[in-house]
Amino acid sequence: MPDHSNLKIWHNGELINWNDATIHVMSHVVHYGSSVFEGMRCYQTGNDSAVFRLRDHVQRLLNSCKIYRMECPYAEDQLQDAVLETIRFNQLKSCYVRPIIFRGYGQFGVNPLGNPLETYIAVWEWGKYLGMEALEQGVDVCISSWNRFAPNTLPALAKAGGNYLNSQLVKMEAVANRYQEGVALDVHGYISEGSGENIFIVLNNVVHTPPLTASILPGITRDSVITIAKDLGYEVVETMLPREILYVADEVFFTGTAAEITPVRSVDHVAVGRGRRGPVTEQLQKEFFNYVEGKKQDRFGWLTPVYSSSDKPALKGN
Ligand code: PPE
Repeated sequence: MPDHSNLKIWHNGELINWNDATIHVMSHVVHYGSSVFEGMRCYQTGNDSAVFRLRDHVQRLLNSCKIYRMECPYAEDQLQDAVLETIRFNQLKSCYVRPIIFRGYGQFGVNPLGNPLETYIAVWEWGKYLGMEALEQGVDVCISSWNRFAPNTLPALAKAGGNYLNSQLVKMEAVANRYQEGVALDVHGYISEGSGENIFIVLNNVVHTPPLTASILPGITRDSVITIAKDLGYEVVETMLPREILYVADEVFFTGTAAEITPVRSVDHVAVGRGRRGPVTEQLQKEFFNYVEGKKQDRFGWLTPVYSSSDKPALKGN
């Protein structure tokens, strides 16, 4: 990891040094994966910066808490303010934002209820998730031999730390076989999602994506792309998709906060379309970046300004 020691991390209402944000090895989360978290991005928008869909990310975080019976001590607007404060304090123009709430150090044993909740918000500059070239050239992926978890096992709607053990298996298998990413099927054999991305398929100019019932994380980028695609006049269908549609699709792409919109150029060594980014993907990418970077009017209310909305001094160096 690059040196982040100059950054401050928000912890239970205070800003602390990056290097002081440590926990005890006997914390509940270390043994049992009891955390919920978010990932959002702050983009530079002309003279200001803005967090993309801050409210929706905070709401998903609070939903994850609710599913796991975590009583978050902070209200929605307090968490939103905390995110903005952390970015401002660190004077970042663009960054990734990782709020995390977990069961800390208290009682030992599976029962989580005797452990205090700890809330942290870290911010740092995080570049392109699947490599520099990925956004233009696309990535090579495989279908994973690992399925996404079955309904009523690990709740897929929660963005919980423990869920990412499944993602790690998918990712490690893909990387071991020299793919950039793996796509998991659900337990019924339908397409679910990548280890850290939702997936879209373009076939005959219709945009398809698996529904929430396919054990996916309800991605906020996914929702944004559905909105943008419909706005551009595309038909968008949320439906169970068989594996082989990936081999005959005109275009395939991933969506996610970290991955943004990343084209998929091959699946299991079968070229997708012409084996490079397709025109619909390119159009959606362009439109997406226009919105997140504030180049297009914020018609959907997706941007929360970071600096101009505050009484704090404006960002230096802009
Ligand atoms: N599915 C999974 C499993 C997932 O982890 C993500 C985000 C998504 C879909 C897309 O969701 P959204 O970001 O709301 O559009 N993965 C986050 C973490 C990646 C990581 O390696 O850490 C992210 O993209 O921030």
